[in-house]
Amino acid sequence: MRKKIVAGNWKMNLTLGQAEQLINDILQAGLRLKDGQEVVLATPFPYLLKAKSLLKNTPGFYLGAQNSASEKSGAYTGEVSAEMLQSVGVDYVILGHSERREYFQESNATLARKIDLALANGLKPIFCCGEPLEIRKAETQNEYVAKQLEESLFHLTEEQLKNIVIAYEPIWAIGTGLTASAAQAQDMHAFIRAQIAAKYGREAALRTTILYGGSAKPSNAEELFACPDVDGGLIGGASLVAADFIAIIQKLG
Ligand code: 3PY
Repeated sequence: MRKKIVAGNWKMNLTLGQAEQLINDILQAGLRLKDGQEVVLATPFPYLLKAKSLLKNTPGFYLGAQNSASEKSGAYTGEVSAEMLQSVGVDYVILGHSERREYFQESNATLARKIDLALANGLKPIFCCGEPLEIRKAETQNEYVAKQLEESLFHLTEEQLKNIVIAYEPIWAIGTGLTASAAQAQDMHAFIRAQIAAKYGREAALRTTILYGGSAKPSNAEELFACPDVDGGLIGGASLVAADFIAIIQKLG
């Protein structure tokens, strides 16, 4: 059985006090996660240690970062390495979010290096892929996403792939309020799984968790999570509101 995950991507939001309040509100809901269900909170870097102590090893709850460096260590002012994240107890790291690709020029090749370093330091990458609007309009989204997978992930061994979570985030649905329909999400998730099967075999494909991201919210999470190849969500804005995030987690079933 593959893992079902709801991961909150807080992006560059909240003060430390607000972050503490949000985590406490989420924990106080006393959610009982089923076997194989996980919740990840991907906080800004300065809040990771505090978040770690607030989560206090709550079963099923994991700590995430939103990025890590493509170099191991050294003179890279402002960067945060995978080893540093590991040393403060981070479990997951989001890599290749479209905002990183667009505003910080992260290429598929750079992301391949980040993935390798994250894995080498015991972190589980949540690798984001997805197409911009013009590619969707041209109906070439499958080729576009296949190239992202090929160039950033498909150099990994099957063993390494076990620690990868994939998040499909159509860029046209990020921060726009637009969401892919459940059918569009399912089509792409099935396509991604087929790509994995072609490269690593059916078993590897069936065990890979593939999340949907892009304006997922309480009102659409149930329909999205009901799709056979959608294994949960990477949640942006709605992860900043405790009631919304809790409602989305509950839609995991
Ligand atoms: C969104 O939902 O907007 C996201 O970018 C999630 O990562």
